Amino acid sequence: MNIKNNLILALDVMSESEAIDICENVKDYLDTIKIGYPLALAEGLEIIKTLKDKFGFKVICDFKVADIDATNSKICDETFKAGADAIICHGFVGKDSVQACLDMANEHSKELFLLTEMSHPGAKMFLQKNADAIAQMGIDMKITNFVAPATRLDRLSEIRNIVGPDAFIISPGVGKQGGDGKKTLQYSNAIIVGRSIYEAENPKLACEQLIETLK
Ligand code: OMP
Repeated sequence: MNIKNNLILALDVMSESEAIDICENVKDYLDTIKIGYPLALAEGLEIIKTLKDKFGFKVICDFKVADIDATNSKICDETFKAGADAIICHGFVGKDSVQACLDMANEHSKELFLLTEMSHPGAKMFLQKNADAIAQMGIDMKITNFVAPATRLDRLSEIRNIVGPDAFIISPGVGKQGGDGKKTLQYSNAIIVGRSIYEAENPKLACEQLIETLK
């Protein structure tokens, strides 16, 4: 996936009007947005097409899919039918569950991102212990896109080592969660940033300034 300015906006706002307002402000600086449960539950999956049609964005759906294979298939199918270009799934559920997501992404000629280790403190409790194995599983399954944390550069670097230089990694945790964008991009292909853009008094300026710090 080619991502303008290596920056993905996490659009976790709670209404279509807020979403459109933010997108109007930042549309010159980025071309890829990530929509998760907050906006999709508030406005329905139609929000994907609305934002794609209005701004021409690529949309990654962050539904952190984590169910049995049959259910994962249905979740991914509906999400791709709604227009998503990519979906994020969890890896801890194991190979059969992830394979169902990958098969559905391939059927729609869309992309799958495999979440390895998460960015928040709680990820150290359970997920971190298995994150390397999750990343290796992804490579064994020929998955090419991964999510790994901007908040722990040592872990991000280790995950990069496991998935190799050709894998595509996107990293959340820059800004509000404490991660540094420029350092993250030493290991990642793009950063995911939410609150420090959409909660800023001037999201356009916040975006512009953030991009400056990445150079
Ligand atoms: P901010 O912390 O507001 O910049 O937002 C980060 C975004 O990335 C949110 O949409 C989170 O749900 C998401 N995210 C994480 O913060 N940590 C993760 O480990 C994984 C994700 C994700 O899958 O996108």
